[in-house]
Amino acid sequence: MGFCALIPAYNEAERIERTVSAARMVDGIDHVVVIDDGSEDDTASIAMRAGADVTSTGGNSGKGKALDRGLAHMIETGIHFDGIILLDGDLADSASQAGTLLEPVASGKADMTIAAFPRPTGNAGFGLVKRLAVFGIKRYGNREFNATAPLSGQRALNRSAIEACTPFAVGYGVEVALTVHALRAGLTVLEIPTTMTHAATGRDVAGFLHRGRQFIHVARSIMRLSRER
Ligand SMILES: Nc1nc2c(ncn2[C@@H]2O[C@H](COP(=O)(O)OP(=O)(O)O)[C@@H](O)[C@H]2O)c(=O)[nH]1
Ligand SMILES: [Mg+2]
Repeated sequence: MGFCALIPAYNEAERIERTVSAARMVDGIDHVVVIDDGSEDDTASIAMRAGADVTSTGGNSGKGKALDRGLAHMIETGIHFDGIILLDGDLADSASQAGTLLEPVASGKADMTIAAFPRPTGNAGFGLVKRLAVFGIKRYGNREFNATAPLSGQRALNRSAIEACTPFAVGYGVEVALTVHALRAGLTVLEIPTTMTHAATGRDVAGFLHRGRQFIHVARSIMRLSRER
């Protein structure tokens, strides 16, 4: 099975090169697309130099819309794919673990896999956004599904999952909606433990603002999911 990696990136100049290089080395990933979402730094040119196929949203439209653009780009340019793998731009070398997400999808054990990260050490957030996401998944997806990584953006999807989950939800609401749509479609969703790392935000002003925005996006996404039923 051949996968195409979609990497949404906004101001990831520091890490995008290592993320792209690591993803390109993974067995099963045939193509790497970076969607530059109006970055003010050199994200796009660095990603291109690292060997990614770079497309752009032409402004800042958020993670979900960027993923839609990525998928549209794959179709427009005739990239062959049996599945996609979504990776954040800030994984750096740890993107090399993407292979562990592909295997269960390629072998038919799962329709969607989600990378669980190790428990954060030090001052991460307070887990509020995560709890909201877990609630939304249980309430509108499947009560039996115990999400430990509901906000993880690292996911492999086969064609059935792509069909059930697109267009992607807006902004940071995208992950919760991915899980809920897959579960509602009766698909198999599997979390895979990894030791991936990213540029996590802490308990500073930037961190609070980031999680505040994330909270609003996740809440909106859950409200939309509640109306879809
Ligand atoms: N397309 C797009 N991607 C974004 C935006 N903000 C963040 N991202 C990307 O989404 C991924 C996750 O964002 P990040 O800020 O690391 O959030 P967190 O890891 O969920 O706390 C990274 O690859 C970012 O580059 C945005 O406005 N647009
Ligand atoms: Mg991150």
